[in-house]
Amino acid sequence: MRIVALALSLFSALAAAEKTHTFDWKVSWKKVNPDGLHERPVVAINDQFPMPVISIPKGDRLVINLDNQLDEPKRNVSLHFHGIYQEGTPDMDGPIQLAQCPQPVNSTFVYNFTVDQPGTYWYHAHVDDLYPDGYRQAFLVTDDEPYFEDQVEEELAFTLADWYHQLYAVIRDTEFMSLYNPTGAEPVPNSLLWNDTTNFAAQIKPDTTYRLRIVNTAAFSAFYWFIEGQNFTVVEADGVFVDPYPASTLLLNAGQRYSVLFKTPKNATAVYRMGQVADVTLYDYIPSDLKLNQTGWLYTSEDHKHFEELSVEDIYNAVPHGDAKLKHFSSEDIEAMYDMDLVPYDRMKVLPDPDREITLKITMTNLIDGKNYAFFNNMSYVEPKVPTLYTVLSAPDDETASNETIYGTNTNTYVVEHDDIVQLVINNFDGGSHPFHLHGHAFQVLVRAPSINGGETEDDYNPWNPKKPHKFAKHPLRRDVVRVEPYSHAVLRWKADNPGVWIFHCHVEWHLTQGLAIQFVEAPIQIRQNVKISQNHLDVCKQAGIPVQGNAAANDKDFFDLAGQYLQPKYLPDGFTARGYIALAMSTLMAFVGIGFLIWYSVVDTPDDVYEAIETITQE
Ligand SMILES: *[C@@H]1O[C@H](CO)[C@@H](O)[C@H](O)[C@H]1NC(C)=O
Ligand SMILES: *[C@@H]1O[C@H](CO)[C@@H](O)[C@H](O)[C@H]1NC(C)=O
Ligand SMILES: *[C@@H]1O[C@H](CO)[C@@H](O)[C@H](O)[C@H]1NC(C)=O
Ligand SMILES: *[C@@H]1O[C@H](CO)[C@@H](O)[C@H](O)[C@H]1NC(C)=O
Ligand SMILES: *[C@@H]1O[C@H](CO)[C@@H](O)[C@H](O)[C@H]1NC(C)=O
Ligand SMILES: *[C@@H]1O[C@H](CO)[C@@H](O)[C@H](O)[C@H]1NC(C)=O
Ligand SMILES: *[C@@H]1O[C@H](CO)[C@@H](O)[C@H](O)[C@H]1NC(C)=O
Ligand SMILES: [Cu+2]
Repeated sequence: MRIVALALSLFSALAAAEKTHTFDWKVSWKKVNPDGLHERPVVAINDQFPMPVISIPKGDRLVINLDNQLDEPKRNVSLHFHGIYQEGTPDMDGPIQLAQCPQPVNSTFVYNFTVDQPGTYWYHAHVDDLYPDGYRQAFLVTDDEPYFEDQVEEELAFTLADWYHQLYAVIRDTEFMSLYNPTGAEPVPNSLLWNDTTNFAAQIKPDTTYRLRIVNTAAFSAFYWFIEGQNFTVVEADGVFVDPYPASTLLLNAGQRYSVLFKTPKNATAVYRMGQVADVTLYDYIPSDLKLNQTGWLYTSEDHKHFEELSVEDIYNAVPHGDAKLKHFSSEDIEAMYDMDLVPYDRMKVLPDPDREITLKITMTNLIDGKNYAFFNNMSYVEPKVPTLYTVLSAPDDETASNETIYGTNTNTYVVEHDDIVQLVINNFDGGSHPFHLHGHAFQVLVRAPSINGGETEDDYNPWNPKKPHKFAKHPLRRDVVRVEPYSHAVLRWKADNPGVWIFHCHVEWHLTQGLAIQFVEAPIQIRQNVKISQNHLDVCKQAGIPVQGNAAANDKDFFDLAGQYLQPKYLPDGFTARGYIALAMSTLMAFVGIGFLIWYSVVDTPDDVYEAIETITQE
């Protein structure tokens, strides 16, 4: 692939066989029109957009010198390598205020780690909501020895994504995290993309077995994907090889990847149409000008390039849809492969009973600033003043570093001991599905329960019942992004054998913005023994003006004194059922432009907190 041929120099280390692939990457703005509808600034690397695909062999070292030139508008940068475990290098994981400082304009940060896992990954920014602006691309780790290798003759990789016509931060600040959006409706994208275009076509050879690697790099959307009239064999899910599993339609949630083997038919003049269909259950409304599905083409001969888009009827005929009728057919009817049926090829057994069980309840509601937030156990994630990894390292002793208190109230931190079996129960008390991602691990998915009655209302809430006897798969699915259905639950398990600070968050960027994240401080004592922060880390923090020592409140004298830490806005006073009341207030506000809102507030019995709320709100 051409990416490997990019500016890459090889240092053959004397002792080790590992090669080092070095990339000098300058990040800057570029004006691009990916969907043919609207030109806008996107983030580019070395003036290249789409960004370069990384493709390196397993066992090799990757060095990226990342130079931030995102000026006007200014942005901080970082890089996260989604799905890469970063064993021994948790300081290279990328999320800001966890593993490093945000990297300001005119600074350089060096990512340097070895990649010891084959599979399909991707890289993206993990700072200031930047990745939806195009800062994302596939990261392929090649390997001579996956079990299906001798069947593969050719390989193709591509991304599926959604696209907005404005910068994410602009939509976030004007439309999304706004008083005018009291229900937290997620902005719906303007387009769907394949490989960052709307006319994706790739040439294939007939009668050849391809490994197709498909990566969903969307900010929000989930996609059904298929090849019209064809079946294929699933062999990888999120970097984990699985037993061959025949399928015709996949559902990829934001952040998920699959590899499939596809034998192209003998017909040398064929064009194969592939479909990408947005999962409309995620969208609160459907703009009339949004194309809900997008076609991609595989063609065998330049002479037979005639690209026709899939019609609704073509899609209907191509995917399993139960007894749905064409007239009312939508993505909700599509029956994609059930990922829980996949069996990891390495036959890893279900992990033993947990040493540590954490149960999380997801809710979404308005806080006193009138904006809609997302919560795990009533806590909406707020970044600490000091990146948590540095707090681990600067704590005076192991005992302090092992105490959750020092990491702050709103970081929602869980300290887990080295080699603990951790079980995470996620109860979703929300009417939307969420694709959850854990850094540092692939987890076993023991349970991924369907919604009851479609999960339409709170009455359908179906949390995990720990008292009920459960039988888990002997070799459960393992992956790094799992979809949790509306008003339902999932149970995940992993072994805490990778010391580091790892974030667990929803991969819908809007929901991460709303605070749907927790973090694990995994094996703090081992982190302190093995990790040393480089001078480069410290230099970037200095340039960003961020302290590198102390607790979540940047107190390095008394780690238990959290005065001054960043907190979420206050809850609304009792008696406010946030959504209903605020929605009512908002419709009043819309009608009377501000005045109605105040009148409405003043007719209710007003505690002081409400006056405070009004003040906050009217200052906006
Ligand atoms: C960049 O990081 C600095 C330091 O944390 C912060 O003050 C600033 O708001 C960030 N810039 C953006 C655009 O988010
Ligand atoms: C970055 O460096 C360039 C060249 O030295 C300078 O013109 C620009 O003002 C700098 N930007 C910031 C934000 O420091
Ligand atoms: C990358 O890390 C390795 C191992 O710590 C070190 O030997 C090498 O010098 C580093 N390379 C760069 C460019 O920092
Ligand atoms: C998808 O785009 C990337 C980046 O431009 C490119 O390297 C890759 O070859 C494309 N995939 C296909 C199948 O064309
Ligand atoms: C795909 O698989 C389904 C279910 O096994 C089967 O009915 C269908 O004939 C297959 N289609 C092709 C083109 O092989
Ligand atoms: C495909 O897109 C068209 C245009 O947006 C829409 O009318 C149709 O319902 C979509 N079909 C599916 C299955 O998404
Ligand atoms: C953590 O520190 C607090 C404050 O000193 C203390 O009350 C608590 O018992 C400690 N927790 C553990 C698990 O040691
Ligand atoms: Cu979410």
